[in-house]
Amino acid sequence: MRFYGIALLASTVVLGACGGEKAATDTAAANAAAAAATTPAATTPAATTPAATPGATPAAGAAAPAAATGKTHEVKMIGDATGYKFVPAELTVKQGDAVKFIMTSGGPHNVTFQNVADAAAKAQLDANMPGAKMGELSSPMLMQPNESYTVSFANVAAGKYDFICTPHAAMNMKGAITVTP
Ligand SMILES: [Cu+2]
Repeated sequence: MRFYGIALLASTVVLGACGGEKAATDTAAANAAAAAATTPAATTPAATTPAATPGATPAAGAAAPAAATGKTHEVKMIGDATGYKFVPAELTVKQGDAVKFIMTSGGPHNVTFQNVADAAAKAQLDANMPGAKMGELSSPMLMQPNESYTVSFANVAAGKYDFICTPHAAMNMKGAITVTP
């Protein structure tokens, strides 16, 4: 009888522990779900961007996003008493580098690449532009100071890529990125 009593006590403890653990797990799951629900959509694309797959051949007309592997260059987007401009407006990067556009003043600004003649380069560049875009090769609008938008030039063919800020195209807000091998 004594043995039976201990066994019963032990199983009660196990059940108790089990119940407590389940409650804790449920709470954690609920918190995670709540956090996921309130996470801004803008932060998810970067986290889920697949890594570069060198050697992979994308289907015709399609390209997989390729993550940058090199240096990140910064370009400020400015609108003030001196005018509307990208600073620097012209820069040279290596294939595999990234360019981070930073909303500095006078927004909203965006970056829209234009006149990309090479179809493969155009598809890759578009694939490397994350988020809820305004259209093909056209980034979302950056509204607040220090908001930024990073474009990877991994797998993007060498060449010169012209870009404008769509809202300020008439104010000559434009630039060019030259990609070297
Ligand atoms: Cu602008």
